[in-house]
Parts: sequence; structure tokens; C-alpha cells
Amino acid sequence: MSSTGTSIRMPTPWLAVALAAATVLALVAPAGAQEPAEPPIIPRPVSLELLPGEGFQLTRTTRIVVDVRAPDDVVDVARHLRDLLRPATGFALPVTRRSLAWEDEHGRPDTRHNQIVFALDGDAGSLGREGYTLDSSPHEVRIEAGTAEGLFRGLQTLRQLLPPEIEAATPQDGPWTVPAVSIVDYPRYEWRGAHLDVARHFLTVEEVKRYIDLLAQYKFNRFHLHLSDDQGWRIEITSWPNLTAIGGSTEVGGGPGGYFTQEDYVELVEYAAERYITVVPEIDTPGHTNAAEVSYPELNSCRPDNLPSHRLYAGSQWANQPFYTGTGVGFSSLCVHDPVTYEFMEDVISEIAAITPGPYFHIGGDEAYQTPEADYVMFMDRMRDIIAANGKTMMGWAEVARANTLPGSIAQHWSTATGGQAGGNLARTAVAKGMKVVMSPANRVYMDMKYAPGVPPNLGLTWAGTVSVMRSYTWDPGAHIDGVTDEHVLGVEAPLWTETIANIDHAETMAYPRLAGVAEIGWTPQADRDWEEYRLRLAAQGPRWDLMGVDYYRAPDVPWPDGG
Ligand code: TNX
Repeated sequence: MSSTGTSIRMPTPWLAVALAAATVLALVAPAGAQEPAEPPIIPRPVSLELLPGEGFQLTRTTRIVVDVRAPDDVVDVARHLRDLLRPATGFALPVTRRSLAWEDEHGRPDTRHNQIVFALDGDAGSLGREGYTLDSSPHEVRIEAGTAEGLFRGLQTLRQLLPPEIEAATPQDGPWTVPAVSIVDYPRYEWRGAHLDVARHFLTVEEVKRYIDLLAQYKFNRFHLHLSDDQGWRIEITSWPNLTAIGGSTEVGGGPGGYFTQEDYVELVEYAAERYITVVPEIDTPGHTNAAEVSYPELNSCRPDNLPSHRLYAGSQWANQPFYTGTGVGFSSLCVHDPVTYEFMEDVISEIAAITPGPYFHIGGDEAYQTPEADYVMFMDRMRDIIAANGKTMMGWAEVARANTLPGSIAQHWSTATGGQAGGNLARTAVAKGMKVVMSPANRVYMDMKYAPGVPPNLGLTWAGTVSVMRSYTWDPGAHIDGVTDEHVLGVEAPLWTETIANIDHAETMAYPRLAGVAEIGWTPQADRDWEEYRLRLAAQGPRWDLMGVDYYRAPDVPWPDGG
């Protein structure tokens, strides 16, 4: 490795130093607008040194180089970069195997130029599984890491070092300049997640893939899929086919709904895995279960006439409706004293676990207001055992900490409480039980909260207040709840609930630009995060999103290059 782990930052605006590379100007705002003091990468790297002199030029003859003995996953990372860079550049960018070790020893200046190198380096292991170094000079860009995963994270940095036009789907003029830099980078947290509710409104495989693509760009590594709720059941369970045939047939507002076959789900899991993102499936229990209840009357033995919860408790207008398509919460429950409930849950958990390579299973557990305390604990203790028997780590919303959970299982804090407020008690209980905590405070990172009163007009909720871009960025997961520090915090996750969100365009408007900030919260050291500096880097993402067709919200607290 050619870099050390010391953090060096340029004290002066980097453009002053790098004017030689005129195209570098394209990385930032046009003249007159405020410019970031460094290449506008999100999440901000741990250490970035801007080197004097010219950068690297990507040209028609650039090659992407891996070692002759590079394992398949490294070759895949190289091909991923090639496929990302081809549309806008129109260059072939062949992936080429060479003996990097031999070249390191003997030097081959004639061939060692105009190349992007992906190299595994044992020493880089000290940067952790996702750490990497990136060094660029006129003759090459070299990304090194201890794992292919680290190389993939480094690839995303290289992508952002190129001009925004690199994101175009059709050939652009270039030139394609990478400034001369030396970067050493690794994440603060091991869990940097995004959640998507496909139950309230269904999103298609293609829409979900697009959401995953955007996550990969910002180095997210967990994707939490909320697969069941009162309004819809979205994952095929072969032993209980009505779950999708009936429970999957509608959604909030009465639209057609939809569901993932197991094949679709596997496709999504693989798509995410190719981007080093682990899918976390959620089946929400023992509340939020109305779609299961309408699918199978035998799950309703604890209610009059075996009726699903919505017909009894969701309000009189639902008493004769076949489905629940409203947005209220907290009225449904599984019948926790009926053995069939456990047959059902064993089948559901084992079928999903079998097609989920990641180690986690999210059992929900939130807002189970119809389930008395003792019943809740009894039910969750059984879920704990079923999930463990299927080889998975249990995760749940913070309420699961009420049960006798296993150390090492995961509680997701979603309350709006801060400091010593009572709303943090469940997170503190989780810590006392040896659980890890994922931070998703609703008044900071719920992507379904409106940005401001009435904004955007037809999307979003306000029960946790409104969440501006600044508000979603300016908090510290390790100092948010008294007694829950970085020792216990696994990371951060941004949920996107879809009561008001019917398609991927709506999802993008609510998630961007805020989700980029959540990525940075999860990756960048707290001491290196500053809103005034961040908003300039964030503004520089605008032209990229424009070219990618991302329907981001042009928040007024961000100085977008074209004035917003
Ligand atoms: C609360 S947060 C819920 C969801 C809703 C969301 C809307 C949580 C664990 N439960 O059921 O969709 O608020 O913002």
C-alpha cells in the first residue's frame, strides 16, 4: 500500500491547486456558486489527500487490470466498473489479467500506464472488510483492499471522482479526468442500512433494483425489505399459497398490490449481493398481520366468527370490507395461543430463511397494541427459537427487547426520544440484554416524513414531525440515546414506509437527498461531519441525479448548482 492511515485534509480550496485539470471543474458547481473544498464524495472518505499536478485521464485505450490469479469476485468488481463506465464514455475498457506481483517487483513502465488497477492487498486488511485505498496519478488509478468488498466500495469512490456526466446513459464528450488523490477509507459502522416497505404499496422487482443501485452508490450494505403488513403480503410462501393469492392482491388505497415469487426474491437477493448489500427480510408480527388474517380464517380462531382484525377493530367503515386498505396501525394480531399460529410461523420463517443467504431475520414486533404483554413475550420467545433453529440472527423493532432475547440479537430503535427520555428505554433494555442496536430515530431518518409542512404536497407523513435535509444529517448515532453508545450501536438504518408512496419516483423524492446523508452518518467519522461543508458536497450530487433521472427533492437548504 502506498498510503498511510493518517488523516490529511487540504486546508485550501482544492480547485486552486488543481486548475490544470480543467474538466475537474465539472465535478463541482459552476463559477459563482460555492465550491466544496475537496472532491465532493459522499460518504466523505476518512482521509483524502489532494496531490499536486495532473490527474488521471480515462481514454479509449484505458484498461481495467486485475492480477492473473485474482479470484472471481475481484474480476466481477472490475467488470462492474467496466459496465458502469461504458455507456457514458463509449469506451470498451477491457478487463485484463496481468501479473501485478511481477510488475511490482520488476517494473514495467511501458505497460503500467492508462490503467485502473484492482488489487487485493493483505496489508489492507487492517482497514477492515470494507476498507480500501485509492491512489490516482497521470499513469493509473489503483484501488487496493483486503477483500473484493473493499474494492467495490473503492469503485464507488472512483465513480464520484469522475465528472457527473459519467452517470449518463448515452455517450458524452468527456474528457474523463480523475483528480490526483490519495485516499484511505473505511466505515465507522458495520450496519449502514436502508429499509423499504413493499407492503403498504407494492414496488416491482425492477423498481426495487433501482433503489438498490442507488444504495450501492453510497456504500450502503444492508437492505431491509418489509414484506408483510396489514395491507399486503408480498412474498410467496409455497406451503401457504393464499398469503399471496389473497393477501397480495391489494394495497393502501385499494390498488392491485402484487408480490414477489420466491424466484423474484432470490433475484433481488442476488442483485443486492452483487453490490455487497445483504438483504434483511422482515415478516412483521404479532401485529401488522391483517393481510395474513384475510388469507387464512384459521389464523383467526381467537376472534368472533374467525374474522380478520380489520373487520372488528379498524373502525366501522371496515366492518364489511374484504381487505384493509387504510393506513391506521395497531389493530391486528396473530392468535398467539393457537398452535396453528406456530405451524404458520415455522413455515414462513423456514421458507424465507432457506432463500436468504444473509444471517438476519427481522420479526417486526412493533405496535402490537392488541397483544397483551405476557402474550407478546411468550410469542417472541418462540420466534427467537424458531429463528435460531433456522440459523438466523433475530432482529426486531425495539419492542422485541421486551422478550427474553438472545445476546447478539438486534433491536431497531425507531422512537423519537433522545438523551434520557423514556422513549429510549427499550433501546437501553436491549443493551442490558446484550443486544446490538440499529439506530432509526423516526424524527431524523424516517424517509417518509415530510421535509417541511406541506412539502412535498402529496407525499409523506408528519407523525414524527417534519425532517429537513439538515435535520436528517445533524445527529450522532453513538450519542443519541443515553446509555446506548458506539459500543452497542451496530449502525444506522433509514426506513421508507410507503403509505403515501405508490412507486419508485415517489420513493426517490422522499429518499433523496436525505438518504445520501444517512450513508455518510454510517460511514464517516463524526468529527469529520459538518453540515455547512456537507451541503456543498451534497449539491454536487444534483447533476448526477439529474443524469440518472432520480426524482430527488430540490431542498432549499442545499445550494444546487443550477440554483434549485
Ligand atoms: C410506524 S415505525 C410504523 C409503521 C408505519 C410508520 C409510518 C414502525 C416500526 N412502525 O408501521 O408505516 O410508522 O411512518
